[in-house]
Amino acid sequence: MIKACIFDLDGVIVDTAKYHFQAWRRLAQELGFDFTETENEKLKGVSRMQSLDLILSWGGVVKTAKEKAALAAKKNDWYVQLISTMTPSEILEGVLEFLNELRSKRVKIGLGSASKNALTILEKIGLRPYFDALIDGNQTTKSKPDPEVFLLGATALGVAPSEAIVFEDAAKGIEAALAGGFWAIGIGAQKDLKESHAVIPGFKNYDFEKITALLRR
Ligand code: B16
Ligand code: MG
Repeated sequence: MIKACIFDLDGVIVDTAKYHFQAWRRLAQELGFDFTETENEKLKGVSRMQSLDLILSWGGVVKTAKEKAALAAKKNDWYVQLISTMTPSEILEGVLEFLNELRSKRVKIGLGSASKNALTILEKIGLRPYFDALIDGNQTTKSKPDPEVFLLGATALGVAPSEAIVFEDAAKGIEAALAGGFWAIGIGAQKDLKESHAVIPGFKNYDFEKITALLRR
């Protein structure tokens, strides 16, 4: 019996990866190197400071902790500027219909995101009122693949992990959901999210019945 659904944000509800990419790329270019969209894929679901460490390693750049904090803040300022113009038109296809269906069926709705900007984004796209619990990078101390973000979500929603589905676009997020004892549905391509209980390309053409049926297979 599924009593709750917990959603990752970036890559599941909206595509903010393109804004992260623009801002990180600007930072890398300022430091004298560049990185590709393929490398950017490795940053999905990864925290801000871990992302910075990865990017600096790609450029072969070494910085002190203080310098890194300043670089991350600079990137975040640019990112915040980019997301400030987001509108509900950026909600990924099928998401709104699915959230409305969950509400009508009294299935609880939670957010489990690594982003410290999650609340701003939800407000910009008008989805804040749908969420019964919001867990983001401001409440967690451990990054995915640690299950902390989803476990805090389940506790806030008052459900057991086995009663909840986690929707994730990143392999690390799926790993986190499984480690926490949740049902894990990958959003994207099967080849990238093999460990999931099921993978769907997105919410378009998928309703609650169809998704829970995938778990019974
Ligand atoms: P911020 P998610 C993640 O969001 C992004 O996928 C990842 O690329 C980003 O570095 C991370 O949030 C932290 O974001 O810098 O805004 O705190 O997929 O967990 O919703
Ligand atoms: Mg994500």
